[in-house]
Amino acid sequence: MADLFDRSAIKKPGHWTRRQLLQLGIAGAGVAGGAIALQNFTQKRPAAARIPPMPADAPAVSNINPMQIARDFDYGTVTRENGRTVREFRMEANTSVVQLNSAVSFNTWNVNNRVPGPTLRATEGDRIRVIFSNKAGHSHSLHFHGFHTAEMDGVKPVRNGSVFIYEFDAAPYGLHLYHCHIAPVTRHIGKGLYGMFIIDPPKPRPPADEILLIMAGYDVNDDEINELYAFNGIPNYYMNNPISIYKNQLVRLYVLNMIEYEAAVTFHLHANFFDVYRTGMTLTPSERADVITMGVAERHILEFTYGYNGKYMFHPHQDVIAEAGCMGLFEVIA
Ligand SMILES: [Cu+2]
Repeated sequence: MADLFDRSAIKKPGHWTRRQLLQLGIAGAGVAGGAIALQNFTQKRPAAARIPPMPADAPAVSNINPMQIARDFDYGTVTRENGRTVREFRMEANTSVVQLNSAVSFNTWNVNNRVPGPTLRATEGDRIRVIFSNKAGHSHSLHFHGFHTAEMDGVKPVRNGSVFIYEFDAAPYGLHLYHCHIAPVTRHIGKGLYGMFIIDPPKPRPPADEILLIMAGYDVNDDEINELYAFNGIPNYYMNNPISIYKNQLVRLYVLNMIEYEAAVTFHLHANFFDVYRTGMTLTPSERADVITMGVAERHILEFTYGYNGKYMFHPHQDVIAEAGCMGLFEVIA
């Protein structure tokens, strides 16, 4: 297993930078063990895929539970209007403190008190209605990727204390995202105001164990450089709490790169190769690889199956980023 800090940090004590100390979680005195709150989990899954049960001991950190987030898809409140499926989502912009490691707490701007925000999911052609209420203290917005009118593009500020309703048709099918679009956008995304938006094709994809991973960075000292990185909100979470998957079960991974201050990162899976569905916008794979490069906001569906039990890493192959928190494990079980 790799070290949790830059290799360049292996030198005499006293010469470590604050950045390196922050990565190790030993800067500052404010040590507060992450609040642990177990929650009840309900997940919608394809019926025919074999999916290990949610482990009872997977901890939440500052009310964020990446183990839950990994397989948590929000289909909204469903109604029928004029013969159409309408999915209504309540999204609230909040400000909350997240304990990134034992020493670093970070003031996030987020949706529904979690980073990343809820993973919205619909089928192509559904009507999407997002009731966005801003309680974060200053202006934010929700900019969705996908087709919609200029009015619904989410670039206009929604002031603190006000509500805006975004409404549009879910199209085209693919793996998309939403994020705040208030300038400086880099800061608003870096503070945590983003999430995944999955539009399923009209004919569903085959059953699979579906898992989502969002890569993100944290600039914890406002120097426009990330000191910490994470999958699904919490640095190193899946190193300490591997995601269980079954041997010989197709896994469908939804991967999104939300790392600001880096032009691009890669995603690498150990001891395997994956089929790539670029931006999730095809039903047949375009290539097979074990490393794929993703610019900011780029995202792909990756499908793979493991044939051997054991623990296997996933991470960007920029190892400095991986070793600063953007690294995790799949544990393949019989
Ligand atoms: Cu914002």
